[in-house]
Amino acid sequence: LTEERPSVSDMNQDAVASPSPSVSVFGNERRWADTTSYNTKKKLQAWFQLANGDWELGKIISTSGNESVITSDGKVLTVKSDSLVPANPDILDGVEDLMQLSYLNEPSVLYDLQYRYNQDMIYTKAGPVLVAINPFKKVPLYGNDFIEAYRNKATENPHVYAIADTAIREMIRDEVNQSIIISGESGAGKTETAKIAMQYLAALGGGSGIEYEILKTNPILEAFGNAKTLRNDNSSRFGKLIEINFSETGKISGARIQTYKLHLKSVNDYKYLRQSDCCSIDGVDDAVNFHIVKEALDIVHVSMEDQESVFAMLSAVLWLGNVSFTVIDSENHVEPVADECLVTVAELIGCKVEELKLPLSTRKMRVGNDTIIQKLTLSQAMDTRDALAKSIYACLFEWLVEQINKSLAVGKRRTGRSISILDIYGFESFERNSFEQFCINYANERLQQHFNRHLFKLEQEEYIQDGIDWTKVDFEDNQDCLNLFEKKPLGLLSLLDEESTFPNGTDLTFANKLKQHLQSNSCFRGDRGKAFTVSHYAGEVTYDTTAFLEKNRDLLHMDSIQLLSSCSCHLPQIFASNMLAQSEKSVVGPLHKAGGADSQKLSVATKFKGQLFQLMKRLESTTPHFIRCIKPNNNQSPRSYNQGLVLQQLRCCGVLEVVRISRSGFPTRMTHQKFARRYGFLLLENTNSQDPLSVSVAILHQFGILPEMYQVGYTKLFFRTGQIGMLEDTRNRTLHGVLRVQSCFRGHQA
Ligand code: AD9
Ligand code: MG
Repeated sequence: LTEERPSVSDMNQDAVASPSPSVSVFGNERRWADTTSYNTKKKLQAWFQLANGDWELGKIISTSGNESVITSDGKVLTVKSDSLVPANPDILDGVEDLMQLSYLNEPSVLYDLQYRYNQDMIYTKAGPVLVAINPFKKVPLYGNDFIEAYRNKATENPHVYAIADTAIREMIRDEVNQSIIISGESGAGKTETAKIAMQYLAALGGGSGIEYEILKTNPILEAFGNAKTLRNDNSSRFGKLIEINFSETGKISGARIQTYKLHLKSVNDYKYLRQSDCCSIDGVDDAVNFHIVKEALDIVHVSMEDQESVFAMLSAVLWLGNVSFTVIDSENHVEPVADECLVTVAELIGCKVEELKLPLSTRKMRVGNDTIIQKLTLSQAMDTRDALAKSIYACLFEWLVEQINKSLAVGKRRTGRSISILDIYGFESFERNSFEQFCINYANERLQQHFNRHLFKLEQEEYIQDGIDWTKVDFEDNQDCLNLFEKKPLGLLSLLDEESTFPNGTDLTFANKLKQHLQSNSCFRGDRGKAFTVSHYAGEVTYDTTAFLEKNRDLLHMDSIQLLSSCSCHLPQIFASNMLAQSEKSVVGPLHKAGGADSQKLSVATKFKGQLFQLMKRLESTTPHFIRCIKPNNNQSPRSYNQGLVLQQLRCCGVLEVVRISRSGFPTRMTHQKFARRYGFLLLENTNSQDPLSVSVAILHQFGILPEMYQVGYTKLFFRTGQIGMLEDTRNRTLHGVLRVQSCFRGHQA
């Protein structure tokens, strides 16, 4: 008898995923429930945690009570046995799919990713998801040779190209639209990944020339929509969905871009540029980039006049930021100073200085049937000025996207199919979390539901195909958390909108209202003072309600919109009519303070929810492919892998969750043949039949595996977590016993 060592590809096909009965699913528990049976086995490798939280590999020498002696890196240490986590055999080092790991725990996942990352293999699969670790340097993985290799299926290494390739093939085969959903935190590499996917689609679907136009949209959108932040030199300040249309023959026929600008950043990010104290970035040449943008604008057919107007609007926004005010009375009412700044803004947008002064210093209010004019205080005036600048910039960006879409438009009749690429912020959890994180995490909660449903569907298809009863499979659902946000009238969003409209509403009254109404939802917890905690799928996040109400109110007044509509330049006019169109749609919006002229403007959170629903509607009609980007360190530096940081992102982007979900049904599958071959020799009584199914069933009976722990399909056996581990243990013990007997026997003969 020879021990049959499973090869990696064996493991892959038959997914001997459940290692031992001591393993509990990780994710929420993140730990092993019981490791005794494991720890008693000497000389096995195990992970132990250092004081700084990092995991290190050790070898167990002995175990007594709850203490184990291990060696690691030449040192001998004593550690608590129940803190040890099993490590995988060396044969599984650097597997390309985390599902191939025999022991699926956090340190093993971290190690696998790091092992690959150190060799520039930045892509790894986690079941259906592609994990991409930002290399922060050029890696030799892209370009025509690689594209050809993936097109010809000459390589199976995980890659964005492989995802894009699958999307194209499935689009053609199933005649279903596809989407590639890319998420991750700021600086993790989403936008770069989206561009890499576009590159592949352009190469395979190119020919008509439109692919060059599509690729050129990137520099334009980045020039106007990105900014340097602390986390990323080239941070996207908008979410983006680009839909690439294909003809029946698989050639690109056009494209459409939808942006999700969230109005989340304060205008200071774009305006008072001098306040940022940063006018240059190493390795970035503004002049060269400006040239690239101008060229790209030409390619997507923005006329010279329009280009000039675009830069005039940019200039207006910057000048507006420098407009200052003087106090004119004892009540702190103000008027803008009629200096060079004000004059230039008026000239750039095409109005008289007096016309511009008015909305910057007063506000029309409707009281009953009368209209009164209220003077603005200094802080109100500054808010109004900033809101105007911010709106002009946002409208400019939207207008550019519209121009690009016109240029990329597919003919009026849409034929063929599409692949959409979504580049959107991932889940965020910081020390202090505010309204921005609240919105982002809500969106991610929705995307996670989409993801869960998709996984469930995939699983279900496999069960049905193999004729097993899938109604017994429970899947994790995050509906409770979504209800917490969306329920009317007592959900987070409704209560926020309600409180934002109350003249006396404050962040504290808002927090108290949440505590009063939402305690019954298990995903909610009221905290001390102005804080509350939500149990998201990716973990708990505590939100500080400070400035929630202010950020939720749209500060742009009707007076400002009216000013823009009366300007002589054509862009401000277009902007104003777009803004009006938006506020007309908002009949269900919250009432504003004192029922002003802009009483029906939508709150920021409600607009956000509306956009999110539209996005989900579009995604739901597609077959999704998921890419999760991971940032290995916070310094944007190559070759540095911070375990804690990576782990936190793996939890947040649901990679660990995927593994957990995949293991919550019947995660271990083995064909009848394989099962019979692997365990058949353990049968005490000879079965008369050689039929693999009969042999399999006999094994199941002999070992008393409970009926709810497995399902017999047409071709495969499906097991709950932990079941195969038990059989493997018995198999190994038997094999070792036999081997010992054999060697004894040989010894005697000699
Ligand atoms: V943000 O949420 O928009 O702030 P992203 O989009 O996740 O963020 P981005 O794609 O802009 O991050 O990547 C940040 C930087 O990482 C890039 O400017 C590159 O310098 C670097 N990067 C990311 N992916 C790759 C890659 N595949 N190869 C090389 C990369 N460098
Ligand atoms: Mg980005």
